[in-house]
Amino acid sequence: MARYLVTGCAGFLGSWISQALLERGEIVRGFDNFETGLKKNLAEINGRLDFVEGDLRDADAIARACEGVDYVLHQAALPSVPRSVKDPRTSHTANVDGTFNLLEGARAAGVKRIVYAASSSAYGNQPGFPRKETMVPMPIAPYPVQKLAGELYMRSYWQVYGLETVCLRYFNIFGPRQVPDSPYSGVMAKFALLMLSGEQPTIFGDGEQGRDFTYVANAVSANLLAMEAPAEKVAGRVFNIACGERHTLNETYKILAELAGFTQPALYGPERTGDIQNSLADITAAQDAFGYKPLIGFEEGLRRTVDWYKQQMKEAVPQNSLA
Ligand code: UD2
Repeated sequence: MARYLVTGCAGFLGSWISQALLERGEIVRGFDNFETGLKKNLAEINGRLDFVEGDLRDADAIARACEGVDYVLHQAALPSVPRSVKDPRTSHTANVDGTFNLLEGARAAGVKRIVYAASSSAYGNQPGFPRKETMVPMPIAPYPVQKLAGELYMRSYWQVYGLETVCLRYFNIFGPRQVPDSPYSGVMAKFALLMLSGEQPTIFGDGEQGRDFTYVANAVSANLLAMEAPAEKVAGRVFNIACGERHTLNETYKILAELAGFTQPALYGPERTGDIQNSLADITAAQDAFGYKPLIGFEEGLRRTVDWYKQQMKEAVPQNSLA
């Protein structure tokens, strides 16, 4: 029976992927250092996951975790464009050195395939929509550069060492378990929490920037499909994972506010350094190579997300509270 390793298993995507694999009856090892991952994300898989606490910057630790593994789903990263602008070194070591250490560990352990969490930010602000994988990457901030370096390393390890690698360029994934209360939180989680707490979110810029927001279940299914697809269709390749639709922040704000029962308008602040104006994916390559299709659309994803944060906030009320 195949064995799986999920890096970043306590994170937003990693925990959902680990859970999906375990629900299929697979043997899954998880690796996380809890730098951004949360113990509570492992609650539903506790006892079933072979959990290893470790840091990707520790080459020996990740090499040991790769032993006996057939497939790796590499989700661990220190995300966020603004975090990388503020402190590029820390995110560089996690994202670039960490990915390199994983590749070396996987190569030594004879891992068959790695599916890597790449980022749509690699496209930068160049003209031309929708984004196709054949476009030349033009990353701007350190984070996209780091994620792109990981992609290039993935391709190199396929071409040079025959380790099958597949890169999935995620387009703004959102949904339950995304951390909502960090200064580096994704916009959807941040806005949902603020609105449900009765606080006014701030839109950076005029709100007309667009994103191909993608519900997390779509990314999970893409990982499972990419892991199983024949090597000749996916090895050494890069694929966009998105919905193929662009929604502006102003539009997103309106829908979120309605779902959250929030009636105040947005505040507007200065544009964020290193921000991308627009993002929209062509997803036909993933469709053709491994049958990817978005399972949950934008509005349904927003509804599920807001419902989940509502539930979380209810559960956070102390047992003996009168609230
Ligand atoms: C980038 C990548 C995404 C993923 C992510 C990881 C692009 C197009 N997308 O997401 O695929 O790799 O990085 O972190 O590069 N915003 C506000 N108010 C706030 C917070 C954010 O207006 O309080 C704006 C922000 O300026 C941006 C948009 O919301 O225009 C989305 O920001 P984000 O941080 O959620 O994600 P983004 O697009 O940097």
